[in-house]
Amino acid sequence: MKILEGCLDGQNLKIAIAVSRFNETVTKSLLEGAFVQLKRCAVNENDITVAWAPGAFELPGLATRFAKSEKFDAIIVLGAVIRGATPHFDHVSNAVNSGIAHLAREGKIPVIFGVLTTDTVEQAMDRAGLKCGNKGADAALAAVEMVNLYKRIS
Ligand code: INI
Repeated sequence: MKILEGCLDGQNLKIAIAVSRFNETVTKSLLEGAFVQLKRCAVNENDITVAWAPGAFELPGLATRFAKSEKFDAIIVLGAVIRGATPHFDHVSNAVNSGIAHLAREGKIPVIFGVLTTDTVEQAMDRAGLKCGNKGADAALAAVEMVNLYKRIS
């Protein structure tokens, strides 16, 4: 039996992070979590490129451009979509979910989904470094693991 797994060695990896400014208090914490975790995996600070989009809706377009540039080993997508009183939440969350899922499936490199979709700001903050870990940090680990896993397959 052959079992393939990706290790958490991030040496020499080039990582792009697409992050949205909407709900910035939350997304800044996600970004910080991702950054710290990438460095713990030995990713060089100079090999991390961060681009800010206005909102989560813009993230699939931004991530697609990162993918097309062929300069990176993985893309991490970070955002926070928080339910409000209007259906806008559903439109934005559906658009970002399906856009990133498509890119992750069809692209050559791992695209990691670190976009929170929550009912309240509290739930978002809990997942951005308070009670329930930091989804940005989780996304960073997933990125390094998936790059190394894809390398083992190809
Ligand atoms: N963008 C977010 O990132 N999170 C949200 O919660 C959000 N809500 O709820 O409106 C949001 N809207 C902005 C959207 O992503 C676009 O930036 C905007 O519609 C311009 O295209």
